[in-house]
Amino acid sequence: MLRALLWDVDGTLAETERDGHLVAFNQAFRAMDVPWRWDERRYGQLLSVAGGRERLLHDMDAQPLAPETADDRHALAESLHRLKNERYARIVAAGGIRLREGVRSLMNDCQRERLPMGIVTTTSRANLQALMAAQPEADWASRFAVIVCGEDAPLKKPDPQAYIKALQALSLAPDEVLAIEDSPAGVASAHAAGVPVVVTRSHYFPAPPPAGVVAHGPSLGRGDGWQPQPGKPRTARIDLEQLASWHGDAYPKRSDRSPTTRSIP
Ligand code: XBP
Ligand code: MG
Repeated sequence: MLRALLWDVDGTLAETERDGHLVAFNQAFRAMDVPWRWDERRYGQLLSVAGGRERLLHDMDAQPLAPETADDRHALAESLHRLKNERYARIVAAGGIRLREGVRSLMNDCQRERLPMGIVTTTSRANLQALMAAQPEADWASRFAVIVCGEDAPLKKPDPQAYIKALQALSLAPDEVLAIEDSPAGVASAHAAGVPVVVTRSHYFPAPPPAGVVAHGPSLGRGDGWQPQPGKPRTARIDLEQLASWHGDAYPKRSDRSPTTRSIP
């Protein structure tokens, strides 16, 4: 039985990578006179590394003009990351990032049905707070029973740490929850914790997801293009009833087995 919905942030709640983080990284490079920039293609490659600071350090391995010593690289990555997050907050506060279609409606479904929700992200807490503060609802943060950010789970996705922490906080077994993710690293993280996943493909992750996901499609705001097909033909969006049905199909019986030892079908 579905007892909680766990939301990824970047790429799932909103196209924050394309419209926020990438723009803010380049603003930080410029402001600190760093002699390189990231274009869309390069950033897409770098998204295989979770964590903005980790991404900066990884990229410096390929930048001929990066500082020579490890200490200097770490110091530069730290400063750039701090400035990037400040710039990101400004972009979000200025209304530069909208929630993806279908996200708010599905959250409203959960509230109406009293299904707890959680946030499980590798992004920094400040970035999540900026995104929440930009929502019209005054109490956005209080909608979530648990929030796990990058600072809470230093072993970032694809490591399962963030999902394991969320499950512990909710006192739920992995197959009692459903994660909504967009990236292969996010799917791997959830699966490694035993958590089933629904994938909404995003700007940077448009390809079909790895095997074993409960369902995948282009957007929660559309009923077409999903695998498996929604139960209600021509449904306008993916609602909570549909998610619960997919979850129930993938996990029909719960009582006669140990959820922690079950592998993802
Ligand atoms: C996405 C990430 C983050 C963001 C940038 O996390 O990997 O690193 O790109 O945020 P998710 P930070 O999809 O799990 O939300 O700079 O704060 O790391
Ligand atoms: Mg994501």
